[in-house]
Amino acid sequence: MPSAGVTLAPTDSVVVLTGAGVSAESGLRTFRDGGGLWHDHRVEAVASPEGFAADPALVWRFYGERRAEAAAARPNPGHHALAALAVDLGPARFLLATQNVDGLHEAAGSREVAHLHGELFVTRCSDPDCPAAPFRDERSDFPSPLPRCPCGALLRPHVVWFGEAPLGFQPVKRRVQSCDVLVVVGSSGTVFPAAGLVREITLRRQWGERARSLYVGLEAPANAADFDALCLGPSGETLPGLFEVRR
Ligand code: BV8
Repeated sequence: MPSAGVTLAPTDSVVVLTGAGVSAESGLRTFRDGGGLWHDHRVEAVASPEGFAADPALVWRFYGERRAEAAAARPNPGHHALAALAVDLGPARFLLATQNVDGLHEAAGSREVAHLHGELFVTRCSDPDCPAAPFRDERSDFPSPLPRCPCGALLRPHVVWFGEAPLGFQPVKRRVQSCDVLVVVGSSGTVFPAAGLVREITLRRQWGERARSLYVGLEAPANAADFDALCLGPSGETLPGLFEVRR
């Protein structure tokens, strides 16, 4: 599998999908690497609706800790490189979708980020029928009693747990189905449906389209076989020089 940079023709459109690896050099833990979040926490206990129902205090401790860590983190050169590419290409030719909830893409200047798995610093009512809107929330400490919505239901983090539908997935999938280049950065390729997006490019190539895909990350992901090329290395080092935008 060749390793490659990305030369963009003047009309090429790009979709970038990021995972936890893009924030690793900002000091935030990934999920499945050594020492990752899933090594210290049972996924079903802290990232599922059933876990929240069983022990909402545990879930708020988990997300409160992550809010404190993310609040102290700063974007790295990888985040900044993607924000710069967005300005270079413009919204018609560039979409950034992320599985991350840490807010570091926005901190680097990215706008219009598609948060497939929600946002850490946003809280919402846990009652799906409640009309109250999700709201910005910097709190990282959750003593008893846990916060409640005026409707009486518990508040919850505005993140997508296992078994819940990702947010805004179809519009992102449609952009992947029409883009020229899909670049996935720092994701182990194990969580669906996000991990399946690269297969849209594979299918288009099988139908004779010229779309192409690139994985950028520390090591080959579980879905490496679906990518046209791999660019292995820390994304904070590889992203800044990766894209050549032809005029
Ligand atoms: C859904 C919450 C349906 C927010 C997360 C069996 C088979 C297939 C699928 C399933 C199955 N059983 C169940 C499913 C579905 C399930 C799933 O995929 N499970 C997997 C584990 C088998 N998916 C779901 O439940 C999804 N929902 O399917 O809904 C539906 C549809 C319609 C209507 C109703 C229902 C929901 C998935 C979202 C779950 N929420 N997190 C939070 O707490 O953050 S998942 C969690 O994993 C995060 O969101 C994270 O972003 C995501 C993916 O992880 P990665 O980002 O890839 O991170 P990871 O640690 O795994 O990898 C890091 C990578 O970085 C590594 O490869 C490493 O090499 C690299 N790296 C490290 N350092 C660097 C680096 N790269 C570059 N530079 C570095 N310096």
